[in-house]
Amino acid sequence: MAIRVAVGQFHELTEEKLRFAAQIGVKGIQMNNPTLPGDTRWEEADVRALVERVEAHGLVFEAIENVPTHFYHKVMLGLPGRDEQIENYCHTIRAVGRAGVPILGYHFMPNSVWRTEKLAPTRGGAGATQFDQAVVDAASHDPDALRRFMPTTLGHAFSMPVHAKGGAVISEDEMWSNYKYFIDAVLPVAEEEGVMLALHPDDPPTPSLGGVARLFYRPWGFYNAFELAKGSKAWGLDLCLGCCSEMPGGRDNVHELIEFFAPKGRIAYIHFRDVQGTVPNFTECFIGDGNFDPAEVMVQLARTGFDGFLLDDHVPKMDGDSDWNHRGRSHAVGYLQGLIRMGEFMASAR
Ligand SMILES: [Mn+2]
Repeated sequence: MAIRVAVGQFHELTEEKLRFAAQIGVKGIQMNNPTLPGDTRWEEADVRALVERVEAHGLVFEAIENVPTHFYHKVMLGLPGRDEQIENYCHTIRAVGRAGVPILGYHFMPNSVWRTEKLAPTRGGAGATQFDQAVVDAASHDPDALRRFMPTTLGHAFSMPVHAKGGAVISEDEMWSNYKYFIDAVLPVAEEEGVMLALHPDDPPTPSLGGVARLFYRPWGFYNAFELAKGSKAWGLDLCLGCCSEMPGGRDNVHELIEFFAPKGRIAYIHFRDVQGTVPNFTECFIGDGNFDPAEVMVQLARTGFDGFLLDDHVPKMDGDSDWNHRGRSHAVGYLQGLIRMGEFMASAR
């Protein structure tokens, strides 16, 4: 399939979202952590109901991104009970695949995404999220203060490991061994079901947060994970250009990772967003205002054979915007559609 845009990053499939997709001219729907029955796993019939609703609107269900973190936090942290969680994760993979969803996105961040500001000013006074390691370091003696940098939706289902400075630490080696244990168990099931498990980078891409090491904070992490997957067709990336751009090196990581993984067919889909600055301090921004040139990236994606979908991921909150940032998302989607159309035109004019 050709490069295309989807809308998503919502938990509830509403009539309004489906109509928004149709009106903005997008065929594909993605959902992040859809609200479904089940405290430990999902069932095929529940996922199928979502797919059928999307298809009834003439749209395509492209992917599900993320199960609830408490479905596999013991797996990520290497805690007792991880085998039971893995068994349930495999059940969910089967449910997703048999319901007709070809991609299940995941991350390997038990501490999830951290931001030190939610509405830092960006272009024209729009609000963007920001991460500043200095702010985290200044609070590093106080686990409760650190928790404020984590999403408010997390932490209810289990006790999140947040260690103050000098507290217990989960090392990168331990996290790699937990990751290997996970993919060794789930990739064969995903392969059987024709589901690609799409790995999202760490956000923010720092070596450790709250005493828990991270793995996917530099390009090397992806190359290592690719090796560990031993050629499994079910291993792929949800390549978040925003996170790659947040890594030291900025835009170079974006181009390097696309160049390596796109020709191998390992990029399931793209989070097409950008930031200004890199760790230890960055702020999200509108597409075109950030570290990389969106046109250069789009040309590279087409040249390297990427054929998945693009998603705006997160966008700045404009004046009068909704919780889901309809205005900010409309800008991003339209920008991407324009780049794609120009690419098609240039290819046919050649
Ligand atoms: Mn992302």
